[in-house]
Amino acid sequence: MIKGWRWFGPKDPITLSALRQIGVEGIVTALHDIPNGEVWPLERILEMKNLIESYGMKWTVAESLPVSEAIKYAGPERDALIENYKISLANMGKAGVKTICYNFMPVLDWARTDLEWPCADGTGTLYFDKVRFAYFDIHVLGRKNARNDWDEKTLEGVDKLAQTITQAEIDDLINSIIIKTQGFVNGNFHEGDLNPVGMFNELLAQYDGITRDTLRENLRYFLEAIMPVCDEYDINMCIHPDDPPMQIFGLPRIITCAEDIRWMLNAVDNPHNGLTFCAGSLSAGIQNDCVSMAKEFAPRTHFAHLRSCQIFPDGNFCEARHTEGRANLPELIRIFEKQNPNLPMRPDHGRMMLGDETKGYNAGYGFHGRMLALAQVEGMLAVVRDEIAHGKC
Ligand code: DNO
Repeated sequence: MIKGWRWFGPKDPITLSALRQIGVEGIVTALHDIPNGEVWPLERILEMKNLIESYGMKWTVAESLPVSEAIKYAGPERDALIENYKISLANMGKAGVKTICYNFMPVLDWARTDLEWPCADGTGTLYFDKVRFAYFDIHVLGRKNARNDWDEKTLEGVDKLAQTITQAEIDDLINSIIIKTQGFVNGNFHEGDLNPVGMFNELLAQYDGITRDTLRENLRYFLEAIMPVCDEYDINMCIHPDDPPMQIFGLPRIITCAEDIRWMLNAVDNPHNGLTFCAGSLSAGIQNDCVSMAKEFAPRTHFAHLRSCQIFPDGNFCEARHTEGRANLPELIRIFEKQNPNLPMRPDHGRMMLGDETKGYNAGYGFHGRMLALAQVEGMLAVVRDEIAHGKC
């Protein structure tokens, strides 16, 4: 596997020379300043690629080339947006950056309620609290019939919370769910948006009546349209699983489990239509056994996100240390390294620790926590490589 790191471009306070020093080989980045739906020009792509190469590394993966909402809900501008997407893909192909990560999650990319949940060892981690998430759904968004989507126990918790929650806690939830997690991933929301809840509800309304089946068909339509460009330039598309892998806000989510991934790969059965194996997103779903999924999907996995979640009995989950949790990273690395030693990967997210919390890093993307994760993953990879070299696995 190629040791990667998500870097947010020249404005990222973490420099390329620092990344080279800590053993990074492949940079995972995007042209973050280009708004969703607009073409990535060849010159801009080459400029980024040359910059990364001047530091002795490679631009291994574009994460993400975002798919506009209107492609997902099949708005009238869908075909024009797909044409732009195809031009961007062709430009990436011409520049030789051929692994493209994207997702097909409506409205919201990833979702967490807490960005610095305190762990016993003094670090902070990303956390998903069902009750507070349901509170946001029912009371902050005020989504019609939202209560029907939550179980009794969660609703009891919501009613209890409603009696004590403060405005500051509500603002914090809005900030975590809509702004801080979305602002830097080329999503629909940005720091400074004046009415994020209103914007959120407007976007939700676009999905009225869109079922899982419709969304699946819209994904198939998109993939069929772009595959000829991928074939021509040998581009590997890799869809990111839904994070967390469950239905939220009444929105369909279609990449949540083995059956969904199987559907997606078969719907457009082309090797260029592949998967980002995000062990973190998948391990946040109790239905998912990451090891058996890795065995099944390794041949169509073009990129891996290495992290691991721990699910609590109440259904809440947090991001575990990379050596712990449900994902079993050593075994996943064994499977993927054997399948394809050139598979790009990145240790995903990291604990907030050792002063990172004061630096204004993007949520989940501090320096020290990710450096520790990279070292942990690098150690696992070294053991696996030794096993392979000596025929021990
Ligand atoms: C969060 C990330 C996601 C991911 C996109 C890929 O940390 O894993 O935002 O980049 O879903 O399209």
